[in-house]
Amino acid sequence: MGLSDDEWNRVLGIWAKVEPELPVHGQEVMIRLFQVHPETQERFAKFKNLKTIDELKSSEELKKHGTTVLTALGRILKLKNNHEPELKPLAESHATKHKIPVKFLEFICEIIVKVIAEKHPSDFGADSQAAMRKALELFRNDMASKYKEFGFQG
Ligand code: 6CQ
Repeated sequence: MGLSDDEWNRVLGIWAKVEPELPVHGQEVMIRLFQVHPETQERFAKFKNLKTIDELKSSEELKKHGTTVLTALGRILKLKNNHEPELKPLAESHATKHKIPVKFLEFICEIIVKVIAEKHPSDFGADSQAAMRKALELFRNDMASKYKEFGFQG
């Protein structure tokens, strides 16, 4: 099911607060993802050898990747579900090149919600969190169906 205008306003409203500090949010998302789901770290040739939190925190490359992932996600959210042209190349690379299971997409989406909630406690209440979860679910579902088109069961 799609999102109402109010729900999209909530999603894009909080995103406008995330955007000025995208690298900080992105770095936190990646470190948390690797800590909570270590199998995800193995997928990044550049980062799999970083063992400690200090090593992860001091990697400029990791910060750049964090910015990349959230920039791409922000672009998709702003399209409010008319995201097919933006999503297709992403689904293709993650299906055929990086081979990232849908389960890992679920992991990162949940962590994104948690990191935003921690960093913006007064601007990201229950209704906004629910709206964001819904938007991320649409994104994931469409990624999953595109995965199948590219022959990856995910
Ligand atoms: C991704 C994910 C994170 C950080 C950066 C990218 C957390 O070094 C390289 O070349 C990296 C190749 C690459 C890999 C291994 C890559 C490229 N991703 C992964 C792995 Fe993705 N990614 C995810 C998104 C879900 C919200 C979005 C928007 C996105 C964007 N990616 C993973 C991964 C492994 C556990 C997950 C869960 C994941 C999710 N990712 C890459 C992008 C973009 C824009 C790019 C570069 C272009 C491309 O398509 O290759």
